[in-house]
Amino acid sequence: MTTLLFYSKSDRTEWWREMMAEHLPEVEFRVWPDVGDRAEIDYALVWKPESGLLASLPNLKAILSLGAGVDHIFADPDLPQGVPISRVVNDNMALRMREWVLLHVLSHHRRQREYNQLQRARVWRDLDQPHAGERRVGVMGLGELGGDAAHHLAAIGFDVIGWSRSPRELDGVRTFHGRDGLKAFLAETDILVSVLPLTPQTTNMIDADFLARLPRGASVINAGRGQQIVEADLIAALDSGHLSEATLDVFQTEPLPVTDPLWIHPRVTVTPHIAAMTDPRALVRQVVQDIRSVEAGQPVTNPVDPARGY
Ligand code: NDP
Ligand code: OXD
Repeated sequence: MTTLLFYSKSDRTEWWREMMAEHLPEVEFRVWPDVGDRAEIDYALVWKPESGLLASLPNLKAILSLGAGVDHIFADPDLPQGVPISRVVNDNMALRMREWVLLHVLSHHRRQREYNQLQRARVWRDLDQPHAGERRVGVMGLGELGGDAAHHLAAIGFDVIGWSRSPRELDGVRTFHGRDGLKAFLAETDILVSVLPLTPQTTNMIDADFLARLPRGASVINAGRGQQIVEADLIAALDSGHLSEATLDVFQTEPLPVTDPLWIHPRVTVTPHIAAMTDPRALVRQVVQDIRSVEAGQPVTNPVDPARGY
């Protein structure tokens, strides 16, 4: 019998058990820590698996990520080599990320945080407002999620540019790539949106030097991973007035500790890593497809290249 091990701290375990029984009755569903005989596990469906767990499953055929990001899997120093990894790619997730990005870009663009403050002070005042075509939005990461968000930002009239590792072409979006393209990209960005995966190259990349390259008054929106931002440098750039505001969905430490200054910073908006939550109803179809595909000797649906790390 084919066996899948589920590892996640989420409260959706029973839901997954029922859905798997409905869609893949031929697969036995085991939930960590009740692993049973480790040699019997064929698939692992995981979010932040504990280090060494995957290496302890000698007959693993594929690792299925419960998220689009796979840094939580590559963080395992004992990750077994050669086992295919599949990650979440679907329209449902792209739509959710698009909603979150548009919401916060529009909020920065229309100065909503300042209007909220004026409301609290009962002050009736209008603030200078360029139109979208006069606002340059720079999107870092032009893959499944960033590419979609950039496309829709351009569709509502923003002047959109994008940055990726390798050259990318997107209708209505001017693109830059690689370290060589970064300076020019940042110099032309008023609202920076990051939807980058976490890799050794992107870890702590948004630091004081990086932020200093943005025009004065620029703002930052991050839905990639918290470990990409040196948070002390971000706060210093906000306090000095170089940055006007920041909206952060992801943090160096999650959940964000109650004592963290980001919670109460007047120019920071915090959301609790919800920009694009995995919808299990959409993911279950991909899990079914992945398992059927591998059982038929075919590759997983959305394979991750371990050499790139995303
Ligand atoms: P993709 O793999 O489809 O796209 C990644 C993009 O980032 C690509 O354009 C890639 O470049 C670019 N990139 C990667 N490394 C670099 C680098 N060193 N320099 C410049 N560009 C780089 O990923 P997705 O769009 O599906 O997801 C992106 C990330 O979003 C996830 O890894 C995860 O961290 C985050 N995420 C956050 C969520 C949330 O709720 N906050 C929800 C889901 C995902 P290239 O085009 O050349 O490959
Ligand atoms: C993901 C996430 O990677 O939710 O899917 O962050």
